[in-house]
Amino acid sequence: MASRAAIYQGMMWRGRSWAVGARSMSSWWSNVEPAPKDPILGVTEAYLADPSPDKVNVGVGAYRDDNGKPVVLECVREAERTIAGNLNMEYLPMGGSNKMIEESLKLAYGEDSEFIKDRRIAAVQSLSGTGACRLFADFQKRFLPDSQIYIPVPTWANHHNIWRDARVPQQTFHYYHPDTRGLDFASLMEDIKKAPNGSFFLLHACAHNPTGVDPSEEQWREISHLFKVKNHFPFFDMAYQGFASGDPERDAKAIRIFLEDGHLIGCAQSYAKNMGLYGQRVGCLSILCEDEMQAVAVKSQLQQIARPMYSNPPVHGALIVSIILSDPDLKSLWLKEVKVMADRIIGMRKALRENLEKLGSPLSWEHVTNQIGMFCYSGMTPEQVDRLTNEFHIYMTRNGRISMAGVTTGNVTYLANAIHEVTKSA
Ligand code: PLA
Repeated sequence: MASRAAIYQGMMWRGRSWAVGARSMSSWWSNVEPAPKDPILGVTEAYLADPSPDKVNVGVGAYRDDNGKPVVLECVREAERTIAGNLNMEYLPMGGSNKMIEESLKLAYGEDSEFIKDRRIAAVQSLSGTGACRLFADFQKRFLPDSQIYIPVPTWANHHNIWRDARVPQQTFHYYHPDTRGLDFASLMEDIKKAPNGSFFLLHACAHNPTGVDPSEEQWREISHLFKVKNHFPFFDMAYQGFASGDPERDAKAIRIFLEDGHLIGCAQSYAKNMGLYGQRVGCLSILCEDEMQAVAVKSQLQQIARPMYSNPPVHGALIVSIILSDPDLKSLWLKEVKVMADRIIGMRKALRENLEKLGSPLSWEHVTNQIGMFCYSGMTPEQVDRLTNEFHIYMTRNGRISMAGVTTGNVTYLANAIHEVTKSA
């Protein structure tokens, strides 16, 4: 039998923790290693920690005006004034704001969509685009536990985390060709063909992240046709509606093509970028069903997934969105403001390319202006990106993606010079 002294010894304060028997309280989490830094949001952290006055952040896709300042849209300020005059902090229903959902569906499926009229779409408000993808992934796992998801190469890094955490096995399909810096359409079609009938595919509805390469309308039609033959399920992540062409209606074209062809689709929408509501976390997940009864059932299950995770979504951003989209004047102001953002980015693409060409770069920078949306997939190697960061205080993801939304008249020359410096001998 252990002596009193020995027992007491075992309970003594050892270092910084009370130890009882073999396990000290500090051992509960002793197996926890620090998580690797997020490849995108980790860039912002590093940028913020850099004291250099020259530093440039072209990492995360967050829109800046030409002075490098974050933007609150005028239509959002207007909506805020309405909200301030009528404050309401009540809970939303589990599925979120019905008004916000209704307006979101019109944006994605079309103002006069028969599917909206026939109430065939199950939709819930989500924690922005990320939350919409995650809810869908959880729903997929719950009701089709043996299914997989096909994800393009490359894609937004978080897609892999989302379906991994939902425990849905992932497959990949070809998308981008590094040599042409464009779409690898032949391999993409081949992969769609090779996938077992009835597979889930993740598609970027527009402004593909990180490549800035979208299929043409004709290619979307061919993809949709092949999906029909193969009976695949298209899940559209639409995080940049309006940022590809400057017009949200045009940017929904891929979705509309699939709808015309009679597909049942899923769709994740986000207002982070196109309304500048990043931190408000407002978005929508929708699933087009066979009929209204199915839609009611699917929606109730989506709500049941949300309930134990966060109960119901936040109210403020949903109010902003529904006020803007349901008021014709505010909506047209919003459309103008989206176009201004998209056009500024297009202008910066031109400026970046011109600057690189003026410097006599031996490389082709045509893709800078060919690619669309928020990002330029530059083709720079991780080592070249490291040099940009270490020598020039330019922060971007190591896959060579430049957030064009962070490029301004003030920093474009500096950026071009630095890029030229690290790429000229390649
Ligand atoms: N889907 C895609 C394709 C995205 O690029 C992003 C955001 C989201 C969904 C999610 O956005 P949300 O949850 O804020 O609505 N991508 C950013 C930010 C802009 C990020 O990584 O979180 C990016 O820099 O890639």
